[in-house]
Amino acid sequence: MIDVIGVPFDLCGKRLGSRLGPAALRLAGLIPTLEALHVDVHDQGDLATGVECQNQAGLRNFDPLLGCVKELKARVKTAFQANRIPLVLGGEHDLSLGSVSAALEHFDGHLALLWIDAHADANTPATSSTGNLHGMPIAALQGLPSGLGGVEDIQWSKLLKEVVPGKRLRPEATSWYGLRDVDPGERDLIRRTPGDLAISMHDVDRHGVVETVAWFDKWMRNTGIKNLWISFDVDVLDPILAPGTGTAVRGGLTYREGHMLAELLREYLDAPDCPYDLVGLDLVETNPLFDTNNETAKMAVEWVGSLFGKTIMGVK
Ligand SMILES: [Mn+2]
Repeated sequence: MIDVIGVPFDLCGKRLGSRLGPAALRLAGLIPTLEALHVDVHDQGDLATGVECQNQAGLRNFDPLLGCVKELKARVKTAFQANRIPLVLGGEHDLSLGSVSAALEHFDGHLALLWIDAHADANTPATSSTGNLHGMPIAALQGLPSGLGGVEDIQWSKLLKEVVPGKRLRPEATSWYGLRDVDPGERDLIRRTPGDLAISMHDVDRHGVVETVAWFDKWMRNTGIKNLWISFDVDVLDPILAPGTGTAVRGGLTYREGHMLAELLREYLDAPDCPYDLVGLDLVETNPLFDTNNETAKMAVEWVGSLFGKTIMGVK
């Protein structure tokens, strides 16, 4: 039931190296881990990604990003048409522009997003301090204006027109988990949207994983939306256990908290009265260049195993 799609794209972030993420995740045993859970998994290989632009005006490496997310969007739609769950391996978090856009289009806008990440990734070109597109996917998926003029605005409009479907990600269908590095513009966006759900590490410290995942389940039920996309950035995990990422931030989820999150999401999804389904998953920002013995990819693979039903006492 799962189609694995690798996207070795890393030209729009802070550091190069996450192009090696799909290989690292496979070498950490992603496919056998899923097969051991009796998941029917097809590895569709990696997308061909573009080459770095030397003199791109405006948003850095915009052209290769646009080509990459358009191609990914087509591949994710093919998976949906075959009634399969796409599991997208990054690469950077900007690739969610392609995967989540495909889901929005396929489900005609009836989609909720759970963004598990240290970062909100909701900057517009105007609010971003770096201009790196990997920090902007949520803003684009929600169809926010660029806030700038000139080349950046032309590129941003092109991205919205050519990738993000007319039925955009609804702000009140957007949720975050594990936030701890949020820019001022992102804070403003989260604050001015009463219906969204932003669970920070402060909330996790204060209320624990059990209660905060219950908040998510309640919020998800209240949206009335039946289709859930989960986008997992490995930097939500504490860099002590998962150093292999380009934008590590201290104070993340511990090993047990990370697994508890996945196990509880699986429990809620498997509940007989659960009104929503998991329709797809991104697994992004694994960067083996900063890793130790591929520990981050191994942790990410174990996390996916927990999400798909692995428990300490065995497969249910
Ligand atoms: Mn992140």
